[in-house]
Amino acid sequence: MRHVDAVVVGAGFGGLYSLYKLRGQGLSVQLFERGSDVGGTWFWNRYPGARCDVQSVYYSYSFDKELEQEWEWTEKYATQPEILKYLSHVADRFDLRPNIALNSSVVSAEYDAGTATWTVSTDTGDQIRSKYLVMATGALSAGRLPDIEGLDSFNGETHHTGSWPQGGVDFTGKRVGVLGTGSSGIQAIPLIAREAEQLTVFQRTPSFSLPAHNEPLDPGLVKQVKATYGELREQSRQSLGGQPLRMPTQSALEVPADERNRRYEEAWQEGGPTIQTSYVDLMISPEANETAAAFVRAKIDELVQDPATAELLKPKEFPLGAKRVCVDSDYYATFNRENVTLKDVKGDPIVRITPAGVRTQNEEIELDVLVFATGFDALTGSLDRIHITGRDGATLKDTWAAGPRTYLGISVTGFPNMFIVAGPGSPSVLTNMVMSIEQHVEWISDHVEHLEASGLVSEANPAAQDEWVEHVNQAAAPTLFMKGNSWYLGANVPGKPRVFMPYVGGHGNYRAKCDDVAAKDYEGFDFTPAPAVDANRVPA
Ligand code: NA7
Repeated sequence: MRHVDAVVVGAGFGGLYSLYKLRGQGLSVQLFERGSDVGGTWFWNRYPGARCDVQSVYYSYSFDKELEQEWEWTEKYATQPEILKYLSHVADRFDLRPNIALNSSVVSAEYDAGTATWTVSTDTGDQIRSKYLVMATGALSAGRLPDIEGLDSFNGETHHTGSWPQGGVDFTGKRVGVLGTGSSGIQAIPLIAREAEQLTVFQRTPSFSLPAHNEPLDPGLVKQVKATYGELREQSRQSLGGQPLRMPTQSALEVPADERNRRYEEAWQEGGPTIQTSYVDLMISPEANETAAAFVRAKIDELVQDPATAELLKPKEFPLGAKRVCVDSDYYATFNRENVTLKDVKGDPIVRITPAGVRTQNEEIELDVLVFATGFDALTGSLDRIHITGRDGATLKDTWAAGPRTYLGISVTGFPNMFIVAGPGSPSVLTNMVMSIEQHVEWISDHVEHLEASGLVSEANPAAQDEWVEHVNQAAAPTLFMKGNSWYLGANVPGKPRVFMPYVGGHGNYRAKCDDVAAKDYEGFDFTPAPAVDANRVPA
């Protein structure tokens, strides 16, 4: 069996940077990637309209000043093909590909306490032993198909947005159904509508969606950003969301309604998700939140011609932001098209998928293509599907049966020398993911350096882990994040424990906490001496 110092799982933003850092500190590293190329989320989610909702100049690595200067983003919010191209460029520029095995799904990782090593197995029959295991498997990587009867009986094409065919899908002249109106559905629907002969959107719960107002990047702005990248990145590192955005200090309830609506209008015109950061209490006070929610509902009335359709598109069951706010290009206006129908499947539930299409209680809708924009088993799904066995033989999946428990979102008691990038219990999906990933990878790399220098194996101390989990729960409890049946809470997966998984405390505060843990000799970790180095180890 081959031996390396570290196995990294996943070749998205997290995995690529983990490989770069760990290899750079002299370790031998093997990265396994399930896809046929690098890119992670951005490799799989190539549905029409897939785009980032963090501005491209910030949704990029900050670790290499030359990369930062040389890469040219073309649009305010980068498209999936451009982000994929960027990640491919990163893999080539830093010569990462020799350490990456593509088309290789890790199926199991087993810890052996005697040798303090992980044995990692892939579906290609590869087996490798390593001291460190870095799980960069992604927060939104395990796609979910709905539990609807007859799914396999459909005679037409079916596609999930999270595993879209590389050659694309031709909707020309076809009767298309899109099931799901979260971020993926909302991005795909306007583009599918332009191609398809007839589009039926099956909506169970409407989302709040804000316009991207995407545009080509102004060269003057890019020049200015590049000249001040150092400062902007530093601001991002200290910020709540990992981006250099202005942070409010005022309550929405402190200001008169016309002033408040002016602020919301400015944010709406600016585009992107900034309405959410207009006032300090939007995720704390239901009354404050309702002012923003009402503003968006009024916009839906303005944008959608048919009043009954507008009414159906208005979210009323949860506060704005409790489920991830979507960012769209022409979503609401798409329902003014002759060839687009909104089907409310809460009012008229889907009974089954038939060979011809979708049968609801009241009718059968015939389709040629069915698109599932039905989301992911978020944050834990990509880890659960790997059989990860820790120190005492328990699997991670069983250990997390009542919900994920981590120390800092990075380490898990019972799973020594295993590190999760942007895992549950860290800010991850509530922030600019690239910034959060960089912070995690740099922290993990420093921690590994410490283990290498001291000859120790590390593991989260159970009491420290309990305390962190308690803190994560307490931070979320008073917020309106608890008021939506979101994937943050695992509520979209039947039977998944309802636990608020990301840490709401903010990127900057969290970074300070992680730095403090490191400064205090990795407070909250238990250390044991590592057995002597195996002579068969592949040298770095
Ligand atoms: P989401 O946000 O989880 O949205 C999934 C959508 O699919 C949502 O509208 C669901 O309705 C709908 N859905 C799921 N199952 C069903 C069934 N059985 N019947 C009808 N409708 C269903 O996933 P996305 O891929 O859009 O976005 C995930 C994240 O990726 C996004 O937040 C960004 O961060 C990137 P429901 O709300 O459950 O009623």
